[in-house]
Amino acid sequence: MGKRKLRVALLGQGFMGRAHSNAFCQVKHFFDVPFDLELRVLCGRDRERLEQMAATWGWAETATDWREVVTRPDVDVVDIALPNALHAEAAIAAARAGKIVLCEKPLALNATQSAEMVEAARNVPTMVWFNYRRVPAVAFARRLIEEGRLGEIYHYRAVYLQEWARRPNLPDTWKLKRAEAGSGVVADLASHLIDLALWLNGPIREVTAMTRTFAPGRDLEDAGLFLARFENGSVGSFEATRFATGYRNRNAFEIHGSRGMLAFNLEDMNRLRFMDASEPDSLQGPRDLLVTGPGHPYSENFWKPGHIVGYEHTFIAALGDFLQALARGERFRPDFEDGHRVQLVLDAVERSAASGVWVSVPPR
Ligand code: SOE
Repeated sequence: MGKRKLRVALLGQGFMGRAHSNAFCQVKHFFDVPFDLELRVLCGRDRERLEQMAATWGWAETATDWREVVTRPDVDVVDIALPNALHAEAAIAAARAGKIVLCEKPLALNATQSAEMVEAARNVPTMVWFNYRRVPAVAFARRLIEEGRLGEIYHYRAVYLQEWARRPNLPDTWKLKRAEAGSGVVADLASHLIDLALWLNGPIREVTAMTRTFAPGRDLEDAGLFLARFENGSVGSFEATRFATGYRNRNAFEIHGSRGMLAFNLEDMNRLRFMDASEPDSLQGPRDLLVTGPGHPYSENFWKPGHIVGYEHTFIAALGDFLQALARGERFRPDFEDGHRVQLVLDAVERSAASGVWVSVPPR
């Protein structure tokens, strides 16, 4: 029997549009998926670049009005990689039209919107592209925590450090406009930190935050920092900035528990540092694990042990896992519900930064 066809519409022609296009092209080479993906239509605002991009990645058609695309009868999957301010409207329209909906992070501009998105998509499969859950070393960290190898968690420390927004003469980008992005580095990068923290260390109960805009005239924050209390009793510190001179894309966390510690840094993404505190004192110290197999997450999907993977594999693995869950009729994580939980924390961070006090995070 032939595979079921899934006809995909991608909304967005930027950096994420390319990362997603690559994942749609590559997923069948690395994951056993019972679907035949048809790259039906690519939708974007810049007509000339759109044609070029469609030709590069093999999209059958192009369109410039996402409103027409999301309800098309010849589309099964709507993938949203538009500016943040359009996520909710596009996702709700697609879900109401019965489409499978994939959406870039952050899911929405705020938790009111993301709650509406969860509600609208109650009966359709969803996914949020929090791709860093699919870094093999990060998935392995989660496995070690689930096995209890860290024991009781004391500290969760996370930073996401970029530097590009401090540069003069930046190209025009929606990411630096509040009207399109909603907020700055908090929405863009702290959202990744929060998703990983919730996944690895459980719910956050309350936060206290501050933000800072360094660039004159910019209407959104360049840096956002906050402290957090987790439900499991551990304490967290988070820092997201686009002014970390010297760091291009350092998304890193360190977790300290009664039985061990873990440390990860995306700029060296094939490695995970792990210390086992049950070893004799004289032998204790972080081991530098090359998480490329044998026995590591995704090592059966990608290359042989020691043959490293890159940024693009995180999107391929997210899509591969999503399609396999879809085929089995199972819930995929992170879905819109998970995206909404991140949004609840982001809202609390924003409110705390404005008020200067601790703000609790509602459970849902
Ligand atoms: C911003 O520079 C950005 O592209 C984010 O939007 C992505 O989510 C992050 O993964 C890499 O950096």
